[in-house]
Amino acid sequence: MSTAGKVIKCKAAVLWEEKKPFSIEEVEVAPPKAHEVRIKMVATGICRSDDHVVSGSFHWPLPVILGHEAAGIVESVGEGVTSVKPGDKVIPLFNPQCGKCKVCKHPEGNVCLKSSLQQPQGTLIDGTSRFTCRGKPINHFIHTSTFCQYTVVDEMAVVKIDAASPLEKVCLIGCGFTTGYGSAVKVAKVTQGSTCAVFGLGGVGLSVIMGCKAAGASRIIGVDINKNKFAKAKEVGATECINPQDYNKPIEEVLKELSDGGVDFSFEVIGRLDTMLSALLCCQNSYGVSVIVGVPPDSQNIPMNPMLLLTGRIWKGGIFGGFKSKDSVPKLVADFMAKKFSLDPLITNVLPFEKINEGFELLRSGKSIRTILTF
Ligand code: PAD
Ligand code: ZN
Ligand code: ZN
Repeated sequence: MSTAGKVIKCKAAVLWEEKKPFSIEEVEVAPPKAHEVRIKMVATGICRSDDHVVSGSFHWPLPVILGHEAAGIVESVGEGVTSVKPGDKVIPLFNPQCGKCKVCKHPEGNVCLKSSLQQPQGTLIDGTSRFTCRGKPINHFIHTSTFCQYTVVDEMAVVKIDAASPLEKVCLIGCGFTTGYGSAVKVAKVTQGSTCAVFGLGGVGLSVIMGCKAAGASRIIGVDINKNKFAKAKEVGATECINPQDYNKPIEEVLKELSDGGVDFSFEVIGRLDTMLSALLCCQNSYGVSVIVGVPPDSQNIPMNPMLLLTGRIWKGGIFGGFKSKDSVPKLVADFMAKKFSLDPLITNVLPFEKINEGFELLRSGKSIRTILTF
């Protein structure tokens, strides 16, 4: 029996309060309105950005259904939707592409003006929520809210992918892989034969390493305080790994010594102000490029000596690896299907959706790279 046009009752992981576990609840998911799409979730990854909301370092209106790195199947569509239809395999886009705004029209722009990343908005773009739990509306999260058996997204925040793709793997193209890989190949534009330093060897940092390797870097130095992350980093392309806690001088000094004065490209993939500065400091004056990938704590600033930039370093950042999401996600899925890269090294754990709290504990304790929750 078709569920189109009807409210669907299903399970969701609701975050009622910061610093508390998720609560598996029965929620009501309203049908999609015009230009909206309802998706049956198949798999979702757990990304550190979700945990930033739980820990309170990234404030979001609560209660909320988090989750943004996922893949699923279209259940039904609202009026006027043309780019997807029921039955299509899709990836929700936390960094949407409306295609009409100034940024979307710019050849290099990828943070659409309709994105809620800069201005947290717990609704769809019409200003209302499709989720209700215990009679209360529940907030959406960055256009996606994938910790739910069904979600509703705006058409600008979903894209059709190859019908043959394995959703429990390509869900990582919805965030972690694409962010890291694009930060290397598109934001930094890593060059052949270069030396790179990657701070933070989680799912996103490992994807940065894959991008550096694909771009032909000859040295890729991984930096992490958890040495258990080193083996995997080497497996995906790091040529050496260092732990800042093994040295009695600042890590930027160690990296400068290792690289004859400074690396060509550095990446901060943790989300800390001190390591963002170290990453800038370790890159070569005159031409070194440092890229911020980690999400910093809300409303905090870095004191920085402008001489660092005056002498020619380039300091950049990027959301979703600089990629325009609707244009790039189907192409990256096609590249995955053509075996141009593997996602297997990133997937360390697979759990049923109901075990979401266990999945977050694995991330917090440094024991997982990516946990995939399956529905
Ligand atoms: P993760 O927690 O799996 O990896 C972070 C790694 O950093 C871990 O291996 C830690 O051991 C390591 N680490 C922690 N503190 C330090 C330190 N002081 N020095 C060295 N290493 C340290 O996270 P992730 O890979 O899922 O995400 C990494 C960051 O990227 C995080 O801030 C997340 O919010 C951000 C992100 N940004 C985007 C974007 O579009 N820019 C997208 C997705 C994730
Ligand atoms: Zn993410
Ligand atoms: Zn736009």
